[in-house]
Amino acid sequence: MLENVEALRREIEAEEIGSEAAAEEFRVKYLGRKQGQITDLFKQISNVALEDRKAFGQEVNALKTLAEERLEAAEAALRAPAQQERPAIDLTLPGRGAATAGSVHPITQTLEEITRIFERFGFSVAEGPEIEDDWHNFTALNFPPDHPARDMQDTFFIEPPKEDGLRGIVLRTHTSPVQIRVMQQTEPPIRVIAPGRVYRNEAISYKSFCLFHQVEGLYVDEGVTFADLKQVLHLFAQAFFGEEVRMRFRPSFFPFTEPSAEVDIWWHNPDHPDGGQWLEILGCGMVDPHVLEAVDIDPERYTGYAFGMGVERPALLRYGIDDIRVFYENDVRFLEQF
Ligand code: 2U9
Repeated sequence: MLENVEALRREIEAEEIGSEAAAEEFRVKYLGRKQGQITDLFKQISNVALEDRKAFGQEVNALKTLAEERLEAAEAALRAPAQQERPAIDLTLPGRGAATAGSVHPITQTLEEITRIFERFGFSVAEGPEIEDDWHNFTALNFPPDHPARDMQDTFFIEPPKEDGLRGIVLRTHTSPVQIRVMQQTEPPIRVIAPGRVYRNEAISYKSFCLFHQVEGLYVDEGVTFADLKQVLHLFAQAFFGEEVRMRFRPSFFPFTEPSAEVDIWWHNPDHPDGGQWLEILGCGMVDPHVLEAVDIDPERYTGYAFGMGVERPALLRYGIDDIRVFYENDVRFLEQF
């Protein structure tokens, strides 16, 4: 009997199972319930001498395991031919294109360029909170109690003002409160710029939005004059718009500077009847003595100049854009051009 088992083992080991049909044939031939040869061996166990039955049973069981393993391996190999035939990866092929990279927002690019120009002139950068109290945003800057900027129509209030109208919490309407904080903490000479985001409660249109960006500058020292202001702003305009830039100063009024001026540059435009036009780019002036007093700087000893500009206007000019709102929509088709 044991010789039969041994003969069957050699036969099973020699079987070639190269197709699904061959696998099925193998299964029926050895493991089939009705005529399978291993199944037959199990049935013959009653013919085996009692003392040999245990050893015989173990041999036939091992044979069954062998047959099952061969069948399983053959079927697995038959199931996976596609993987075996797949060509090796060609590592010399070029990539499928890099993942799309982000870009710096055009407003940030413009703001950073303006900032870099003033850093070259010796200004350092100061920052401050976007949520401000009335005192830093208005009172210290010499805004009278009834100034229209203090109105809900023009300013976003976080906390409404009390009866006297002087103590609300606001979204800063300019970056000037940053310089107020610097002056409170530092002795002159002070030479800082304050770039950042500001908020105004304006009707939204192609030319105005509820938030925008500013770069403001402040220089306080003994003997600072309006001539110093004109020079630094001319140097700035040359660096930003080009050596040949034409600029003019027009008298103006701001609560926090006296005297005050607005600055225009000549913008060449062949389509325009005059070949171009004056465009306002910034406001400026000598820091009002009341502002210096508010931060305990002696206006008899020190004078200062200040200027402020919006970032959106120069960015629109630079990139030839005619609607400010595209800067805030975050449309990737717009942004990926920068
Ligand atoms: C302190 C004292 C004075 C900053 C200044 C302007 C003039 C100005 C506008 C330009 C366009 C705001 O973005 S805009 O609408 N700014 O005209 N800003 S002087 O004067 C200061 C600032 C801080 C302590």
